[in-house]
Amino acid sequence: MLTIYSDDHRLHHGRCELIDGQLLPCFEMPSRADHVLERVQARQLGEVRGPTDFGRAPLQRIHSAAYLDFFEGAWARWAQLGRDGDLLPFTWPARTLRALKPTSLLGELGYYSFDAGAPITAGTWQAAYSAAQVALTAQAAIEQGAPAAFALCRPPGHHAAAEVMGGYCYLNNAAIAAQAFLDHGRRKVAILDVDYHHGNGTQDIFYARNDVLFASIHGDPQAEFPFFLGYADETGEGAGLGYNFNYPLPAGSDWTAWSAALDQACERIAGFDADVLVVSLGVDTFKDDPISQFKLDSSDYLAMGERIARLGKPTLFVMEGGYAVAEIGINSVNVLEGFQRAQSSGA
Ligand code: OKP
Ligand code: ZN
Repeated sequence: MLTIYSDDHRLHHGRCELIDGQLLPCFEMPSRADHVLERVQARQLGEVRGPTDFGRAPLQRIHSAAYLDFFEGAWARWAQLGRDGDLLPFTWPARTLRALKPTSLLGELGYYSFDAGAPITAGTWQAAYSAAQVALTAQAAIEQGAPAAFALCRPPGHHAAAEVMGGYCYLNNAAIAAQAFLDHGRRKVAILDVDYHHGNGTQDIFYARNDVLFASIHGDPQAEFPFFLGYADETGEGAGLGYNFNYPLPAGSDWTAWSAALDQACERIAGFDADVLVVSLGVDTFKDDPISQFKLDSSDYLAMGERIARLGKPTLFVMEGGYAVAEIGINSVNVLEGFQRAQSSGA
C-alpha cells in the first residue's frame, strides 16, 4: 500500500495542554508520526512518497476563506504582539454570549475554536497545510486506480469543522479528501471514523448532505471528549437525514463490543453503496492509550483492517489519533496489513 508522508508535521509541536487540572506536555507530539513511518518501513508496507501541492482551493471546499486566512496569519499577529509561547484561546462564545467575531487576535481565536486543545505555534499552519496535501495526494492516487492508500497525516483533522479548530485539529484532512473525491466525479463517499473520539468536525461538515455518509464509533460523549456531539440520536438533518450514524460505547469497551459496533457501521456503509471509503484512522482505542478508555489489543487492529476490507471499496486511510506512542506504529500499520491480507485473499 502506498503511504504519503511529509516531514512538515515536525513544524507543529505544541508545548502543553490542560488535562485533569494539570498542564502536561502535549500528547499530540511529533514522535507519533515518526513511529508510524518507522513501522511502515519496517513492515515494507510499500512505497512512501511526499505530497503534491494542490494549493488552497481544495481546502476551501471545506473551510471558509476567512477561517483559512485567520489560521494562516494568526502566528504573525501573535509574534507582532511580542509573544513567542503557544497561542491558545481561553474564551468561547458559549450560550449567553454573542457569537460575533471580535477584531483582536484572542477574540477571533475564541470565535474560531471550541476548546484550548489546539495550540498555534510558528509552524502549525505549514504542518496542517501539508497534512491536508498529504490526504489530497493519497486521494489522487486512489482516483488514479490504487485500491488503497495511507495518508500519514499529522496534525489530525476530524475535530475541525468548517470554521472551528479544537481537539488537536485545524484542517479536516478526511473531509477535504472526501470532498476531493466528489469534485473529481465520484458520486458517494462513506467516511468511517474509528478514532476513540467522536469526529464532531466531520459530522458537522456533512450533516445535511446525502452524498457523504458518516459513521463513527467512539467513547460515549456523556463522559468523553468532545462531550457535546456524537450521540446515537444524531442521524443527520434535511437531505442528510439517515446519512449519519454514531456508535457511542462505554469506557472499558473491548474488541467484542467494539467489533459489534463496527459490523453495524459496515452494514450501513454497505447499504449506502458508496464509490469510495475514507477511514479516519485513530488508534487511541488501544488498551494502553494514556487519554482513552477502550481496551483494544494490538492484534485486534489486524481484524479491524480485515473487516474494513470486506466492504470491497477503494479505501483511503487518514491518520487521526493514537497517543500510546510506542505502539502507535504497530497498531495503525496492523490495520493496513489486516486490510491488505483480506484483500489479497479475496476474503
Ligand atoms: C484528538 B483525536 C484537554 C484534553 C482533552 C482532547 C482530545 C483530543 C483527541 N486538553 N483532550 O480525536 O485523537
Ligand atoms: Zn482521538
